Amino acid sequence: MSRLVVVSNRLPVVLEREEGGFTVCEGAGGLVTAMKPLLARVGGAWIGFCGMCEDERDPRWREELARLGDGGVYYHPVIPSRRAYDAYYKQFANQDLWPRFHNMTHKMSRDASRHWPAYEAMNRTFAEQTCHVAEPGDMIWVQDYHLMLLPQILREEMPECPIGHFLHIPFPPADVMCRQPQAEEILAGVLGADLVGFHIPAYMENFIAAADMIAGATLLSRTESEAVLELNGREIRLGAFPIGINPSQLERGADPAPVRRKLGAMADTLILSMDRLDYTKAIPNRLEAYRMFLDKHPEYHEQVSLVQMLDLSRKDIPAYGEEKAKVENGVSEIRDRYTSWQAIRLFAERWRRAQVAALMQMSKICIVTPRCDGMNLVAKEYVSAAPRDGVLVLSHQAGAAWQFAQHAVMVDGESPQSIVAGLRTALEMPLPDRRARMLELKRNVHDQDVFWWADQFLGALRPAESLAGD
Ligand code: GDG
Repeated sequence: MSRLVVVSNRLPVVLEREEGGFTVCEGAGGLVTAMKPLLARVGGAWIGFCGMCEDERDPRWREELARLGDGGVYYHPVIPSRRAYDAYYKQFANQDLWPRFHNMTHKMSRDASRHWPAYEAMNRTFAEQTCHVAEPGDMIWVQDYHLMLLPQILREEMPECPIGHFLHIPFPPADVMCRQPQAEEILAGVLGADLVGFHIPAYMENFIAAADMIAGATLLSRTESEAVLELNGREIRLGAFPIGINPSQLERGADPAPVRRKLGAMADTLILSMDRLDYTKAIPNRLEAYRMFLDKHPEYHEQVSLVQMLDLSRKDIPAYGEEKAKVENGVSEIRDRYTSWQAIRLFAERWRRAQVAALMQMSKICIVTPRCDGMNLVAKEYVSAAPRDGVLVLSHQAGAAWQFAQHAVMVDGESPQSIVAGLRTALEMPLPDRRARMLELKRNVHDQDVFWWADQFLGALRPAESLAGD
């Protein structure tokens, strides 16, 4: 029986040094939320960065990680130098690839492209570590845009292992990809996999066009959500695999009391907005829409309150600092304008999962309106936790729209006017309609959860064999 070896930029835990030892924090972001319950169920190994670098090395690390990786999961840290890691992660991955793949090239740092050699080198470092851990026949599942060169390197080093790559963010249109100076190398890297996964068919479509134009791959066959390419006599399968969540985490009855204490006095109808801080999530736009909504609809004053949860990330990248300031200004503006009740509260801190669940269960509406987003797990988490009459307002630009468009209230994430209209539709929707839509959404989140997602992907990677622990 083969083992699963997951390789991602980060492990799901971050070790931070403090006097006399370490603190262990849970890693942030969608990939960790999705992969953690999966590996806990099937077992295997997880390779990634754990937050500390060579220069900060301490012999107790490995013990600490071994202790954390219990339950049949082995955590294997990649230990780079701080300089190399920053050039690869902070510069090339997050200030070149991330904005470009989200079609927001104006957010790119001009300087980031010169850190390509660091990106290449770090992919080699991850490959070396993977070769230490993986055994012939293991399934290697490489995650995301940080490690797009890894499949090809591993193909050369470990040809006997099935290799999958999953992209958690959108793949950009071919004309955007063509302007990426290292497009050829990146495509060749990903095409080293046996199976390449995307959240939705539109990203797969973009990849097929780019693989044809830039790498000269030939399309052999395709359906809506699957395709086969050929390059240098080898077949590469592509597929749309919309990621899911672990619904059991959020739908258990959670104690609302601590959350009520944190929130203080709020209006009866709670509207939730929750994001990792990122310009792709268009949070200032959404705040503007909420302000416009209150300006336009005085009948809702003292009836609704918005809670904005913010998970701070990539703190030392300038564009993220600017985005945080914009969010804070947007919140202050609403707070200063409407003083007769708590129209809005901002929490720029990470709550425990049980508290997030309680907050979601209390919220009648959740607005998820990114301008570009691979999937968006918050939309799925809300559906899973939401009251039966809850309403999801979702932008077309989230990958989740592919599954939810029929039953969420759909808006244009770029347009505050459209969000205002969506908010009103949600608030005025008759109860039977709200219930019917939410029921369908909940069904989808249940049927296509994170285990379903992994089964689909891994089943396609090696159809004949099931995973240990299944
Ligand atoms: C990437 C893609 C894709 C958020 N705020 C708080 C908090 N969160 C948690 C959510 C969720 C996760 O962070 C965010 O996941 P998303 O999917 O929304 O976004 P990314 O981090 O950008 O993830 C994305 C995903 O990968 C998976 O493929 O869906 O499109 O960009 O789990 O719950 N958690 C807590 N407090 C917060 O304030 N505790």
